[in-house]
Amino acid sequence: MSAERTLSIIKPDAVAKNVIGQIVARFESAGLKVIAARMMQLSRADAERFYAVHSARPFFKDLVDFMISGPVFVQVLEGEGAILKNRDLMGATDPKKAEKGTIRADFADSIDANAVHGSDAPETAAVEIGFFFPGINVHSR
Ligand code: IDP
Repeated sequence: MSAERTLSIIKPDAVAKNVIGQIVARFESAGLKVIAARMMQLSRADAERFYAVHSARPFFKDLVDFMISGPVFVQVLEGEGAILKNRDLMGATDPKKAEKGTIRADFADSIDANAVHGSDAPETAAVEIGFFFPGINVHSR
């Protein structure tokens, strides 16, 4: 498997809990490298655009409200099979269903406030990296 890049967001609940470092340490321990990062407050328009794929879902407004409720920590992670590796580290969307030892099992409170976002496929990773880091290559070299 070749080196890959993926987008990770540490969501407002985890930032508020002061566990950015603990979450990043899990990425690093799994062999993923942080190659870009920014702390930012999303605007409503940013959050609606980022989650546009979910705009018809009943939870869309709650999701957007939550994502703009405080600062987020956005990173590009690079490594072998980074997209899947990050999804494995994150655990299931609903922390109650997430495997023990995953980020969501350990740090998330609910399906709404679930600590992290991670790209789910190469196509979405490319779009999401471009969304937050327009200056960097979406693919590793
Ligand atoms: P993912 O973050 O695990 O990839 P997605 O299905 O892409 O999950 O959903 C995006 C985000 O929308 C989730 O992380 C979660 O915060 C929120 N979400 C998904 N499904 C529900 C739901 O049924 N109720 C409330 N929020 C949800």
